[in-house]
Amino acid sequence: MAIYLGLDSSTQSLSAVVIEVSPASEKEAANRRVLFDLSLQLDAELPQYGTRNGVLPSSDSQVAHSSPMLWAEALDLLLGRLRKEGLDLSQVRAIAGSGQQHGSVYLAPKFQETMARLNSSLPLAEQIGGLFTRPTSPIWMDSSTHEECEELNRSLGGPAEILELTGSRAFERFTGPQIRKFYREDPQAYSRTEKIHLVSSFMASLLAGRHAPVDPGDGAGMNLMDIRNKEWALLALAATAPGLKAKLPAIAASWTVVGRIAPYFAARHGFSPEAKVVAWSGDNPCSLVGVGLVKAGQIAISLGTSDTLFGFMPELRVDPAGEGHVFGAPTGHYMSLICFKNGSLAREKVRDRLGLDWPGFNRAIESTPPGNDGRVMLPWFDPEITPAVLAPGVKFYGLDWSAGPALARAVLEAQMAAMALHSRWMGVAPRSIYATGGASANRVILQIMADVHGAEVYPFKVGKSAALGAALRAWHADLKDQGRDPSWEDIVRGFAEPDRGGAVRCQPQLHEMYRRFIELYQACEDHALRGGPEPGPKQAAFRAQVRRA
Ligand code: ADP
Ligand code: XUL
Repeated sequence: MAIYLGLDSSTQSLSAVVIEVSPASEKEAANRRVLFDLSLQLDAELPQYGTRNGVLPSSDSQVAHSSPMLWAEALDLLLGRLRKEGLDLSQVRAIAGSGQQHGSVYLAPKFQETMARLNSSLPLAEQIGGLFTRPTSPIWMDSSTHEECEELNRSLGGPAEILELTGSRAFERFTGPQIRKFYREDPQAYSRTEKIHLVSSFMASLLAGRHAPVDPGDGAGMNLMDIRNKEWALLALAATAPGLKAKLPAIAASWTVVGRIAPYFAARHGFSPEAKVVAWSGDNPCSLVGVGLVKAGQIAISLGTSDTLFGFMPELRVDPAGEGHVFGAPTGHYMSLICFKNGSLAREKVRDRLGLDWPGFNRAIESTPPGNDGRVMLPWFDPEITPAVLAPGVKFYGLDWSAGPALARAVLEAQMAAMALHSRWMGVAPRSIYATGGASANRVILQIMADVHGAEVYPFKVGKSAALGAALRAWHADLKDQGRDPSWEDIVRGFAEPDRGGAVRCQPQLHEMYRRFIELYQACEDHALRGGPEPGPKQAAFRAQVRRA
């Protein structure tokens, strides 16, 4: 049997999923199982970095940074823990990973020399401190680069041109605008930087002890990659910062074997020196594989720190409204995605405000009527990505902070209505939805998802879909490296299977009501963002319709 390790360096945690497969028989679903899964919460396990939900404190609500040293230390800690828990790391044939998307790491020269000289009896974090030209990393929650996005619009001909070129219009959290901001604010540190990595390619570089490539899944989240030929878009690079091409890693297929594991990790954690390090990808592209979306017609919703809705896309199609993204899929195709920043943390804020735990939060939802009597909350605690809201602030229509249990329902109904509304460009009216991420364990949330979207919702037994997807990618890359050409259907079979017994069915009469609720939600968004009419009359009409039904 062969063992593959998938890691997921996400906003709040570092997770591992280990799979065991019979090496010669990728077509047989029988000889395969998840051997192990483990998570390490960053705030709790590495409190010395002072992060809150994985983010460094900032007085500016638009700035969100984390620490690359924290991610590196977490890697060392998690590998040590896997070994302590009894996993024989010498049996691991290949490792791949998943990283929170868009975040960037700025490395000084001599990275490779430093990695080659590490002392395996000392912790990694003690030895790599001098390697960063920017001590903190902007992450996907940062929205402080509006000015840089505007500049890119001006240099590259406008949002539609950037969308056509890179698969997304310029977004504040995307790596290109973030690099431009760094160059403008600290040109000297920028010029001292030898390589700029994504979180994914940084973690792969640590493991391999050499600069790893960026894959087209994560590369598409930079506003720097030509989405059609999956190469650096030179015009976008030139508009971003001088000399950028030399500072970026190569772009390479998601199944690229970067090299053998660095001697430091082999000696310190007991890996075989032959263990292969496979290119890492973004967490959403990895989740696509981890929920088995390797062909068209199905969508998944991930309820993690961010909420995302994504689907496999055989042919490239961009969102004309510029709200959605097209990324590379780790299969070599494309994926569509929309992302919401006010996901789990917004739900937690409402739950905490009500002084409840999750079961109490669920009881609060169940004590209120579906549709909430037309009361709508726009839960923009933090600046929002979809729709674009740079100045945060929760908005209320027909309720306020004293509304008690109705607040719990309001946050969920708004989140699900926003997903249904803003995913229309994808052109998929799903009969079923695969649900993943931390909050997919909550069946009350899944019921609202099913009713709003009018679809059956399937959770997964392995909720860590990004880490599982990474482990499956490691296996796939190892087979490719041996000259085989496994089909993705064969790779995911038996692993990335929805829990059919745990399906949550849509209640058709409620779906009818939610179709009208989505219109009401849209009217509230229009009022809040685009100067649309006050939605009071629409709320009254909604209430009257619900009463009649
Ligand atoms: P990420 O990988 O983005 O760091 P996860 O997918 O692990 O995040 O999800 C973490 C989130 O899951 C937590 O912030 C928490 O709010 C949410 N969560 C966990 N259990 C529940 C539950 N029973 N109900 C609702 N949300 C939950
Ligand atoms: C996707 C995005 C988030 C992060 C979270 O575009 O910004 O989903 O990948 O880790």
